[in-house]
Amino acid sequence: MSNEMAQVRIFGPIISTYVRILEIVCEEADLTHEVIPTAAQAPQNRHPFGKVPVVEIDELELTETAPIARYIDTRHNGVSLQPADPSKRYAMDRWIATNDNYLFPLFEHGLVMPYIMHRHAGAPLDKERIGRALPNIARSLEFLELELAKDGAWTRAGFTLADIFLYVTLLGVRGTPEGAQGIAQCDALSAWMAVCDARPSITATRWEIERG
Ligand SMILES: N[C@@H](CCC(=O)N[C@@H](CS)C(=O)NCC(=O)O)C(=O)O
Repeated sequence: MSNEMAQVRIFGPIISTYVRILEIVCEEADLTHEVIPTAAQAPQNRHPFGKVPVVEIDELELTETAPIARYIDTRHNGVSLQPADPSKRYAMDRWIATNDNYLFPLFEHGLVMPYIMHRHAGAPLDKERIGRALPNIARSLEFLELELAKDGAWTRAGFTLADIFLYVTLLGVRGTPEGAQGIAQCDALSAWMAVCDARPSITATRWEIERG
C-alpha cells in the first residue's frame, strides 16, 4: 500500500461482519479504504456504546454501519445501491433492519461467536449454546429462503445495500458446519449467495480465512 492515507479509515477487527460490510460499500464506491485493527473493548475505541466499527471519512467521524453505508453510497457512489422508489427503498431498509435487529444477533451469539472462540481463542466449543440457538437459526434460514423464493424479497430492486448486509451476515453462518449445512438446504439462498460470492467488491475484500 502507498504512504498516502486511505479515503476511508475503518476502526474495528480485521474479521468483523460490520467492518466487512463497509469495506464492500467502499469498493462499490471506488473509495480507498483501510482497516485499523481495533477491538470493541480497546480503550482507544471511540464508539459511545463500545461497538465496532468507527469510521473516518471526509474529515468526519461516524458510527453505526447502516447510516454510514447510506452516507458513502449517497455522497460517493451516486446513490447506486439505494433504490429511488419509496416502496423499494422501504424494502431495502426493512431487510437491513431485519438483519441488524434479529438475524445478526441470533446468528452471532448462537453460532458464529462460539466457533470463533473455539477456533481462535482455544475455548471449548459451547455446544449447549449452539444447540439452544439452532432451532431459531433454522427457522430464520427457512424464513429467508421462503421470502426469497416467493418474490425475490430484497433482490427485487437489483443489488442494494440490503444484499451486502445479508450476505456478510450469512457468510459468518456459512463458516460454521451447522450453518453451511443449513444454507446448503436452501436452494434460493445458496444461488443468491453464489452470485454475491463472485461480485468484484466482494472478492476484493475477502478475508484471509475465506481464501483457504
Ligand atoms: N449497531 C452497530 C453494531 C455493530 C456491531 O454489533 N458490531 C459487532 C462486531 S461485528 C461488535 O461491536 N461486537 C463487539 C461487542 O458487541 O462487544 C453498527 O451498526 O455498527
